[in-house]
Amino acid sequence: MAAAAVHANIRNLAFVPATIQVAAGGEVVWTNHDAVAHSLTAVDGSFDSGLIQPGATWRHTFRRAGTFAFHCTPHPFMHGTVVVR
Ligand SMILES: [Cu+2]
Repeated sequence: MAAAAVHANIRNLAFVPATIQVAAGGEVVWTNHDAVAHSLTAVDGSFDSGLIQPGATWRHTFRRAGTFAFHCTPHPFMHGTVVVR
């Protein structure tokens, strides 16, 4: 049975929380609460959500252990990290 997804938010031009921890094989779901579109774009290119529209969600399963920094392409000052264990 798969573990429950970890839920995170995008709010006020920030990823909340900025650092997410998930077990390898686990899924994270981000919800965009802002009125503008955002993305989660991995610095190492391992994932890219594309634009997440206002009110929409994006989910991703992290299969490989490691620390993955990401930013928002339209707002490069928005940073976050996923730590996969
Ligand atoms: Cu953004």
